[in-house]
Amino acid sequence: MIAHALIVVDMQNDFCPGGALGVKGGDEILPLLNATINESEHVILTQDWHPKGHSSFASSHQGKEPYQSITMPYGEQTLWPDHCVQGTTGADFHPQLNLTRAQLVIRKGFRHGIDSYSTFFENDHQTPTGLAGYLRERNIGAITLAGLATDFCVAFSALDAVALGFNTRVRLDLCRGIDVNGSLALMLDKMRQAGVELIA
Ligand code: VGL
Ligand code: ZN
Repeated sequence: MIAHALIVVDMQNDFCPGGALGVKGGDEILPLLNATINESEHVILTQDWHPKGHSSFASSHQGKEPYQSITMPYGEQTLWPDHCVQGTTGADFHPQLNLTRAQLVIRKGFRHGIDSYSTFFENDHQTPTGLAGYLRERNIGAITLAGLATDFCVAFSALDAVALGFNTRVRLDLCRGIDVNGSLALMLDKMRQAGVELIA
């Protein structure tokens, strides 16, 4: 029997309204998300977890503003307000998120010089987080993604998951997006084309 996991992406204070990189309506999804967590066979959480002065922060680059982009050795990188700094309240999970059933927390973005949108690979698309090995070893062949943000960490995770051969679904009703420069429409399109099952 192929097992199934719900992966809850970055449901952290900084991505919710009032946070450093608040996603509009990010906290609205909590009641239905918690109910879905309770019904899921396996539950995995991801946590954006940056050191102070991380290279994805606009404040780390002279003359740059949040939402501009720069070229890093591994490719294009959007710059963000300082967010999810290790050990801060902003990096904590939302206080209403049901953590009890979580079996694993994957932290990402903890290396100073490289960001990690996907929960499978860092932004060089090569350095693994270990999640694929964990899922395979536990015979988890199908995943459902929910959380924040639709067009960054959720979408990049979904694209890597299908490429790795996992049966991949995104619960759009349990996600909210950032939408910088058309990123939401673009990433929805990429996911559709890659064979991610999008559930409205
Ligand atoms: C995210 C931007 C920067 C996300 C994380 O969780 O989608 N977005 N870091
Ligand atoms: Zn981040």
